[in-house]
Amino acid sequence: MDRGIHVVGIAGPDRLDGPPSLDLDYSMKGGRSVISMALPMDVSAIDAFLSKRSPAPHNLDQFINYQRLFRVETELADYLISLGYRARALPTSADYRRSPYVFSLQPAFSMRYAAIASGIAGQGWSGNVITKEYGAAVYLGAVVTGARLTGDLPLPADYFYETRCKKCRFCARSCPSRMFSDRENERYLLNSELYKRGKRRSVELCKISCFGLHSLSYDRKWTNWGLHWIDDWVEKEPNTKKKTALLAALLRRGLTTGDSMPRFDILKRLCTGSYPGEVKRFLPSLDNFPQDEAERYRILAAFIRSLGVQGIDDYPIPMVCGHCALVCGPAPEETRRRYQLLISSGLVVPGEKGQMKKVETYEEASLLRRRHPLRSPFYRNLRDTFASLYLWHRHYCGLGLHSHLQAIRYRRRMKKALCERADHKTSTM
Ligand code: B12
Repeated sequence: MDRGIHVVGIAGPDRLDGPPSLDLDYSMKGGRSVISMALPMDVSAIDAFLSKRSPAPHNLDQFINYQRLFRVETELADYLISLGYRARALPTSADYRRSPYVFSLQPAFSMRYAAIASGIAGQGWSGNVITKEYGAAVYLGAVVTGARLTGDLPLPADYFYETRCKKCRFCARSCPSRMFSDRENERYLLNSELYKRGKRRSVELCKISCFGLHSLSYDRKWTNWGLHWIDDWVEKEPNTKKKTALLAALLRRGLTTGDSMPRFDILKRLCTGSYPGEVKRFLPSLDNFPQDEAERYRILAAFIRSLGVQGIDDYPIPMVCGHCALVCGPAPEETRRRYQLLISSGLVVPGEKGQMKKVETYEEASLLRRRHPLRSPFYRNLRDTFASLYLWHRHYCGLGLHSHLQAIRYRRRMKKALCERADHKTSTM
């Protein structure tokens, strides 16, 4: 709290019975407890992002806060080590388990389950976790330790569903690809309780809009800040039952943009390590961020280059979506306000010299796209495809037998819990 993080909680050894990605041993042998923390996203940066004024402040905000979290985590881990315990600062993202399918994105450790288990947040409809203080618009961090700590009280399993999500669902409507249903739900098992969230139609859809590969909403009235559209999806929603077709769309689009590798590499470098020096020495604060858009891009591009990532100088905006978390504020009226901003502010598409231009209608957006098509040269795409495949396979390809056995056991337990719940429901009817 001295370091400016006001949402902090602890989950002790008795509160860590859940999906495989809550297994502390995977991240640190002998892990017994976890300390979770959340930092709020800046609301003025969210407003600029959702209203299509600029994506730059929210990107700057993410850069600053992922670094801030990692530094505070490291400081806390060092403190625990100085007391004689084992401890480790956990990467805030891009730290996935090895799998034969390298894009499965199963995290080494799930910050969301940890946040719920340590009482700082509750399950939200979108899959994001919601804090009482800031809604779902937060960055999460965690430290694992060998110390046996006393846990904080968690919120009841359906706390936010009952108090907010049941009547809201703006998160579902703010996802360009409608990754999760706004009606049907699904459940998962954590500490012997079943938690409810919106049924995911396919996580591939989320990857497609969060990586900016399809940015247009199905009603064609708004977009996120991504550069691309999947042409087949403009006229007709994809069939989410056809998993291989979705995967093919993801790969076909993702591997032909010419910049997939550097865009992901930024997140990886930002979330898995500390950049040397004080954050304020290499990034301006939001208050000191210039108003001029070109100047903002220059600052972000210079920072990205200094991370060792080349190739996205023209549009140094790696975070182009995340709407489902961004719209979810600390109170229903605030969520409604943000959702209205998103759906009433039109579309952004690359215009002259690839610069993002805001327009009011789908027709104007299509015209601009036809006039200024984004063409990435063949040799650039080829290089990017190989670089991407190399990066993903080098870091995330493998068998991960133990994780998969854990997942099978977990699925069995979950099935049983769901059956018991159904039996209980019919016997009480
Ligand atoms: C992978 C990932 C993504 C992926 C996939 C998202 C997804 N829906 O799973 C992509 C890139 C698409 C993504 C998008 C987003 N993300 Co993200 N992402 C993560 C990451 C690394 C892991 C998320 C996770 O826990 N997913 C997968 C599993 C564990 O969850 P699950 O599906 O419920 O698991 C089920 C099964 O898979 C199985 N299972 C569980 N574990 C395992 C393990 C194995 C081996 C197997 C086989 C099965 C299995 O059991 C579960 C129940 O059935 C975390 C960082 C972290 N390390 O926690 C950030 C994180 C969750 N993301 C975050 C955010 C903010 C976002 C975005 C809003 C974009 C953004 N950055 O602005 C969107 C939101 C999308 C959404 N509605 O969920 C925040 C969450 C903030 C919050 N309030 O909850 C996090 C915590 C980053 C952070 N440090 O702040 N994300």
